[in-house]
Amino acid sequence: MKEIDFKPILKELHLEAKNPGVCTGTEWKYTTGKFIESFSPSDGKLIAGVQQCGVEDYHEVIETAKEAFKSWRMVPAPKRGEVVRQIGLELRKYKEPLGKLVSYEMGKIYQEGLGEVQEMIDICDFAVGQSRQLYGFTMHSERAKHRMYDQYHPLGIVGVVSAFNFPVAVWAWNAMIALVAGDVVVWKPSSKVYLCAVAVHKIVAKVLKENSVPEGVLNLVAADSKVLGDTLFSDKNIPLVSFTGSTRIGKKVGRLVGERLGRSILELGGNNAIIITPNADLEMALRAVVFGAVGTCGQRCTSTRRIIMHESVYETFKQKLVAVYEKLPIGHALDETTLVGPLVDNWAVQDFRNAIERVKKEGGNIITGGKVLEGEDYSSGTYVRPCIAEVENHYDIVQEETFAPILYLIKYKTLEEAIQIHNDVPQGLSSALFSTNMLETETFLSHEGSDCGIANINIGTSGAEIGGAFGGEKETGGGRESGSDAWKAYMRRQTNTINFSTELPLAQGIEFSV
Ligand code: UN1
Repeated sequence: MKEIDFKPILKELHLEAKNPGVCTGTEWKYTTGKFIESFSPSDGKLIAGVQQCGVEDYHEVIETAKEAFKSWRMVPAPKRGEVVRQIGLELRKYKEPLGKLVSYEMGKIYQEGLGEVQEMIDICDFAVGQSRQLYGFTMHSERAKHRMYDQYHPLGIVGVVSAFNFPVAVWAWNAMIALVAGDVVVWKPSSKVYLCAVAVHKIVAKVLKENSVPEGVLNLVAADSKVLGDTLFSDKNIPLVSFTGSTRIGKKVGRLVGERLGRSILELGGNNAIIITPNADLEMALRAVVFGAVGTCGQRCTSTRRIIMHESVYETFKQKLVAVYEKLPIGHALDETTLVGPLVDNWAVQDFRNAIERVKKEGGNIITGGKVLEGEDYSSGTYVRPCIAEVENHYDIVQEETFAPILYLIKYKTLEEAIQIHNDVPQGLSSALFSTNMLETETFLSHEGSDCGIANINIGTSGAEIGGAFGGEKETGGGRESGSDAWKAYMRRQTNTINFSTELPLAQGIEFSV
């Protein structure tokens, strides 16, 4: 790929060489934190830098957010939805440059960068509708002339801590729902993709200003986790923390938030599998497996990591897969012919290398890929050839999530065995089964089927739509965000009983006269 000049894109996104990393909506702050530069994993070039947030700046932001909540919660929900609608319109205007920045700073291919911005737009549309549907139930009271119902109130500050692999969409899933719920948001993005976060805040600032949204409703704190992580998780001012990241860190987040009896939405690691039965359409399965396993260079929490194949289709499918893998176009994420971009950084490459070594040590058979690429086009040192390995499910390395394109092949004889293998990992995010046989598909979706938060039929494990609740079971953390009724976690639920009689009857028929 010829050299790209990224300056015009930065200009379009209103980014400078040095950008402030703290924002309370429309006001930006150069702060006391360390200045950090962001390099593209595609070509190793400097993109721009961000002045990070320090602890004192953080406390100031929290004070502003607390104040903002007092008025924002009283704005009617459909009016809050109107602000979100305008954010969606603004994002549409910036879909291409923002998609490019996501691609260039994080390393996912441009198509996926565009897809990520589309997820933001979609959740805006969803949230606008939701702003008129923050429904509670009504109940019939056991007492005469009494009425009962439940209602949802705004919760307060929502802390959104997002990961590098979805630099902008995860914020939107949380923030747009939180906004219509009447909450205010403090976003701490991953330090690997600060520029994306700054760009998003520049885009939304215009809408906030035009609608006179108070400072402190949407906040950005670009801070090093070592500086701010524990402070934020332990902060009693934040009733809800939504954290996306590794299971290792997620356990700590759960503990710190739990110790103060705060709430958390945890979106942690996955170890997602696709079962391919003798009744699968193998061509469809092939496309789903390849997208799931090498898309985003294997760095989605929904990435396909294990293929559990019936012995009768094993060899045929394996050969098809290897043939596709061996001609995968690997290269610069912004080159439109690329299907596999780089890994995010050299740490990720090291994790990939270590995992391959462990696969071999435990007795696995590498059948293709597994090498770090060298040469002029790969001089950033972040490109790898996606790997396929034949393994057994119980290997320690197979039980772990490696955030890289390594796909494990496992053979089965009966569907019962396939489901048993499928569920026999600590994580429980996403899962899929390919079959046109109704007995197989329904078994997979039944109580004795997949134990994951997401279970699909004839669709891969990744690329979920925003309309469903997103999240997983077991070590994936149990959180749900985005669509369906995930909004309820962002609100405070209240049961109300109203007596419109002239008596005071007690519930359960208790007599108590004074
Ligand atoms: C993630 O990897 O953290 O289902 C989220 C998907 C995307 C979201 C992934 N919609 O693959």
